[in-house]
Amino acid sequence: MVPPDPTLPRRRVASPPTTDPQTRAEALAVAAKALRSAEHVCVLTGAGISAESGIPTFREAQTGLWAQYSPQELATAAAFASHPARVWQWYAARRASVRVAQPNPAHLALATLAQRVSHCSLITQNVDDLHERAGSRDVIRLHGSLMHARCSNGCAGSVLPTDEQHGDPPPCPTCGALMRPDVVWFGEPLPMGPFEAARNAAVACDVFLSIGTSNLVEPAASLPWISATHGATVIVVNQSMEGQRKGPSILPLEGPAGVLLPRLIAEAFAGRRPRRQAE
Ligand code: BJW
Ligand code: ZN
Repeated sequence: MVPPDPTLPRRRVASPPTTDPQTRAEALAVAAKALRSAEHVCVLTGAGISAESGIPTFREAQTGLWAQYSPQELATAAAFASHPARVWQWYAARRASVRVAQPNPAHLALATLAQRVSHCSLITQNVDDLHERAGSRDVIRLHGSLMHARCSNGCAGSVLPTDEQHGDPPPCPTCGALMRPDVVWFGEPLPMGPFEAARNAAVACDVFLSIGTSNLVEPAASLPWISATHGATVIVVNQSMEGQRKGPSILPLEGPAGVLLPRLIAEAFAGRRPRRQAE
């Protein structure tokens, strides 16, 4: 049997629509109430949360020099093996644009959320560092980091990648193999510790917030549904609900995360003092 192509989305199974269509204000009020009474909130973010900081989403068409490639073609071990310089330079260009970007109100709202609830787990699929720069701590990174490189041969050698957008990847200082971005490509396993932490949080939380993700890439895409099957309310914040799963325990909030998240958190915790100050 031919193995399925891991870069191609699986066909979605249609699920029933949510019961009553709600206005955005009503949906915000319901979501705010759920957050206010939650003991443990689990948040999963995707590329959409950084879009308002000027970082293109993963499945958006690329511009400029990179317009001829699709990210799905570049984010693979096979692409790195056949065109290491091209893949390295793409990551260097993305790293440079992240360095000049700033966290937006959505990142800042999540840092505030962690100070308002008893327990908040923040899981990200993003490889930028905007959550940390917004003040979030203990971010669970499922797909690695743009700001680090590792040895493509798997040894412990490390270099700090620069934003130099020409030339080949540097050699590993320990074994001489090429260094590669410290990210998780299609077909590669997620780091075990962070994935287990994410799964445990999804099982334990009472509210799951899914923000700015197309929810196409497994295993991250399963986390909200793991939560829903364990009884959590799942709040989905996305610019567009097209292609997002629907169901009785799913509360859609359609619109830009940078607008909706600050409103949601303000409405949920109006008058409640921070449980602890940011360090
Ligand atoms: C806004 C907004 C605004 C815009 N406000 N919203 C079937 C068969 C075989 C394999 C598979 C299979 N099903 C699944 C797989 C495996 C595969 C997979 O899921 N493929 C799918 C595409 C089908 N998964 C894997 O291969 C994973 N590994 C794995 O399964 O390992 C198994 C294994 C075990 C043991 C040994 C060996 C293997 C690995 C997945 C790694 C994903 N890596 C990437 C690249 C990271 C590095 C990089 O960035 O370059 O991660 S792919 C890419 O997708 C990136 C992202 O983190 C991830 C998710 O994308 P995201 O964040 O959802 O972005 P977009 O662009 O898709 O969506 C943006 C959203 O924002 C949209 O919804 C917009 O509407 C919204 N938005 N502006 C709010 N202002
Ligand atoms: Zn090495």
